[in-house]
Amino acid sequence: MSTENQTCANIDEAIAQFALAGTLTEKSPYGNGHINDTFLLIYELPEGEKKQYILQRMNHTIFKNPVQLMENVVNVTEYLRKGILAAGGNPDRETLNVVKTKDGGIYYEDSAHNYWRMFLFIENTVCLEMVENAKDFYDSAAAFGNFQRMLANYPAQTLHETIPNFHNTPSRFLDFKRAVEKDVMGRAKLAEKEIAFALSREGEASALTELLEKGELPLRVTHNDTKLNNILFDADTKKALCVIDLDTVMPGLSLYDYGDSIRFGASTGAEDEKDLSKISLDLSLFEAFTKGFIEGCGGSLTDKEIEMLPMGAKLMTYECGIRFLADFLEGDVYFKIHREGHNLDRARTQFKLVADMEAKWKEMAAIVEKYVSIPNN
Ligand code: ADP
Ligand code: GN1
Ligand code: MG
Repeated sequence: MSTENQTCANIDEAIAQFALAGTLTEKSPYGNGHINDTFLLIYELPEGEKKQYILQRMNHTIFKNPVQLMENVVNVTEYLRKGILAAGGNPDRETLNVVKTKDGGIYYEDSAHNYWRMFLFIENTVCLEMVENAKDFYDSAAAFGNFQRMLANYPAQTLHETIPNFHNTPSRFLDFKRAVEKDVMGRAKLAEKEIAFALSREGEASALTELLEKGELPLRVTHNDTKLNNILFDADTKKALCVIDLDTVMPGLSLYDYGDSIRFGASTGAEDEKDLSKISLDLSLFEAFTKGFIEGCGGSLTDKEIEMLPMGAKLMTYECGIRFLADFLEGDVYFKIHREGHNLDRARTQFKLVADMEAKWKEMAAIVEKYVSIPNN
């Protein structure tokens, strides 16, 4: 049986574990995530209405302990649910909701040891792959900042670390160097310029982790994967509605969430754009996000965190670049690819963006400077 058939067979086995009303009329691959296998299920109810669900096969090569991961997701979403209710919001739309199996389980392990989970589909939303205007980006910033604020008192010690050292840039650098040294696919010759670029910036890799170790930056509960397509916007109000993809919610630095959003959303081109002349840092988007994030965090960011925002943006972009490049060198074993050289193309955009940030460093610092020591509101 081919892998694809096996996936299909397993998907039906997984679907059968859920007691969902109506008749299944559609099941199709969904979204543009690089990690999990995501499917949209559509059920038609007797009255003709439709009810949709997201079914995901978790990537258990990457997430080594899917059970712990789901414990995190359920605990965090239940915690958020209470906060959303207290604020008068709608928790069915403003946070993910795990659909339990017939046995009351929060996931299902199939006969081939794949792990599946289901979420309520959040209807009438849009998921953006590129920023369309500064207002949307500002809004996403406020939502990610608010997410961090809502989890500020979450008992961080109860969270499992779903991927150890996820944003530990020096550790990512060592992984990258090992990938270059091993060069298992013989691809290093195709990426000499990119490898040299990455190696020459080793000195900066520890800029944030050192401040954390010295106690100059606080450890918080963070999302850690704050790209724009991990947020759903309400299709009617166009407001950022729900932060999704909670697999990496773990203790981290606020700068990780800020930086990862900038690298994805404040770029003038797509993450996998082949024409590098289209890639640069849009300073007005940078400012919109900075303002939104600081406001969304509700005055909780320290002056040091704010001062380090440009470094957060640069290091998260650099780190993502070395991860893409290492994956290219290792044979594309981590990020899903859709064409040959996809991970190398992705690494190139990240490094182009890092170089542009270096060129615009003073402007970035000046923008951020405006927001230091603004009294908490
Ligand atoms: P990955 O970890 O692979 O990125 P995500 O959890 O981000 O997977 O899901 C992939 C995509 O599926 C998202 O970008 C979004 O478009 C869509 N999606 C995920 N969960 C929901 C949901 N509950 N409601 C609507 N769309 C969703
Ligand atoms: C992955 O899961 P997704 O597609 O939202 C990755 C992020 C990277 C991102 C790059 C668990 O995010 O760390 O920044 O791709 N997630 C994981 O696009 O590794
Ligand atoms: Mg995602």
